[in-house]
Amino acid sequence: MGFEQAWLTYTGKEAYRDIEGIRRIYVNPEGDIIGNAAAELQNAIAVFAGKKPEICALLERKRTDAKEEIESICLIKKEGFASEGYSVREDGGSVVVEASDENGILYGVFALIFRMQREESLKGMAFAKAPVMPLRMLNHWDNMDGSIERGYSGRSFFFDNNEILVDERTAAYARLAASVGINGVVINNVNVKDQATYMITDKYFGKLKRMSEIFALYGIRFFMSLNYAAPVELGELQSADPLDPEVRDWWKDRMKTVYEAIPLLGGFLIKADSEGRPGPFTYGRNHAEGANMLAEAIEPYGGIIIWRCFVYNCRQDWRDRKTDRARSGYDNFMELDGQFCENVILQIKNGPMDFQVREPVHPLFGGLERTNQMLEVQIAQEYTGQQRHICYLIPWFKQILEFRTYVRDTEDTVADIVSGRTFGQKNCGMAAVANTGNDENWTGHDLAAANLYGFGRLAFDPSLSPEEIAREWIRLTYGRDKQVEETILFMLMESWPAYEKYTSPLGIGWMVNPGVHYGPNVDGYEYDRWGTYHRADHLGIGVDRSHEGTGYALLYREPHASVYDDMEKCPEELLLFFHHVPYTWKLKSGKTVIQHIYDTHFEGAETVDEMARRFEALEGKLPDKVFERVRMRLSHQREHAREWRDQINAYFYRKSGIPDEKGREIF
Ligand code: GCV
Repeated sequence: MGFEQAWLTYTGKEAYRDIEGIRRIYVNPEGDIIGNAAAELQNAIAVFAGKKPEICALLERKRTDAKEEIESICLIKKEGFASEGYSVREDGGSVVVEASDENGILYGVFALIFRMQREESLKGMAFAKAPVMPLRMLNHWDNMDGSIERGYSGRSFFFDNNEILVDERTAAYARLAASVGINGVVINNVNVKDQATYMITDKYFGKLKRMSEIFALYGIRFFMSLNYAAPVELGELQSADPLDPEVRDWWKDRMKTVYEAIPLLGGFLIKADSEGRPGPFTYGRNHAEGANMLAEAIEPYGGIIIWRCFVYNCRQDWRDRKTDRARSGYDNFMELDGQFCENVILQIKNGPMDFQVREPVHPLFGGLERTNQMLEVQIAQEYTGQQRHICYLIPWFKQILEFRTYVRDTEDTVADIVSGRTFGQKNCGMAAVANTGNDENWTGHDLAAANLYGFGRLAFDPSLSPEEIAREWIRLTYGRDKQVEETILFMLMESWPAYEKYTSPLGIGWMVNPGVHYGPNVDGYEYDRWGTYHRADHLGIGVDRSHEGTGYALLYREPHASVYDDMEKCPEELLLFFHHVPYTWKLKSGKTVIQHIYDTHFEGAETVDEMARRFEALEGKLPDKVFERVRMRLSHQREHAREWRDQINAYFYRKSGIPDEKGREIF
């Protein structure tokens, strides 16, 4: 399938004075990534100005007097900059991009191109940046048969039919990812089964090596997910016990072979003892023992093990009110703090459940003090409308990053921890479960590309506001028409609040159709084994996670623990997550919980109507194909939002018997 260039289209732009005179791009030294950066710049200027500048070695540059006109761009690697950081400044007719490593040059070049695209003046230009998170990763849940677990934009462009795909899309993907500062990619699903187990055998090394080399040209480290039981499943050993010397030697030998074949491999991502995946528990060992065995095996090659904390009992009895899935990550990992090797990172989902539209921040952030940590978010919209609904998630991620952990002092946030500021860690950062597939526009919904773009930008610079990021993306993708910008901005910025309003209320989550996780089904997970309950009866709703209930609220540092524990003080958007409350409970707005449920559900669906109404006015201002794709999805979203509204409202009206004060139609 063909593909578009998303925000890197570089078409339809008028040339402007500042770039018209650029004739040369000088590089020093020559290098693969710098070469790619220079080619990117050359290509962009050729489109913007209609003239292709030449790429030359810096040595060829003749110093002339300071010029009024910008004549050249210099890409120079030199000491003195932060890792992957860069500076861009105009100096006597030349724009100079400097950095201490090639990634920095590449990021500086993209930043410069983005400014050119916005027709910013190059004269006197001066800015510098360095990424805040050391690791900025995308995790793909692609399977070797070409399907994507929780994929909503076509099939995989990494795999098909148990083969690895390396083609023009590989480079196009790397270019897109690098343009927003992504520096690590895991290409396969964390649920490693069947053929994917063989990715660490010579069956696939050739293609994997080629892919890793293409990624490297864009400064991206290549990672794979690993099957913990590989020694057994590949038929070579009887056990995968991490303390068994035979198993440890097996992994050492295996990693030697893997790294000889794929020297650019960054390491592995591992889901162990979770949702049926094998892990150290089978052998009575803990996660530190499991992770460290692998970490030691790849340590000689500079590799890292990213170990997920998404571990819980997925065979819970719904009658059991003591076991709490929300506690499990904390309970499993907190006691191991300080026991992991330096090249192990714990990857922690943003919340304790599973990427719901609203959850509290995971209590391991603020709990762990002596362990490398990564934040995992999901831009694949598994529970947030599956890229058929618009749901711009950057405002949500920003809130998570700004959450105060109180771990060292009152100012410490999640962003401080995962950027390495709090504990001086280097192996840390942020990962997103990717939302791409082989659809022409990469993300199914055209507007879902704002999440891909936004994730990279936010991980690079968490001080950016979600609105700034949205505006950047809109301008780069659709040009500078004010009506287009304001309309799409409205749609993006309203989308997450609207989605939250018309789906499950006040932080309780779920209420989706089991398995597919799409569409309303209030009791879908209520009598199931997944630990995901709302406990609604005729009097009230919510899970008691206070000290009288599961005690989850007390896993946080103060003052959070006391606030979450107290029904009067608990932030209302999380009220039902932490407490079982009567429908008649009065919120700060003066509304009862039941009235809040009715009102928000009507409001959320109305917002979608308004988005669709405003979007119609963009006909003729966006490419026809894009307009039609978005229009079709919006029409589905409108209907689906109403379905959500009506099912949720009907359910709670029937349970509680309390009518809507405003007398609207509830079925
Ligand atoms: C990759 C949720 C999803 C699963 C996913 C899992 C995980 O449970 O529904 O599809 O598996 O999270 O994050 O490992």
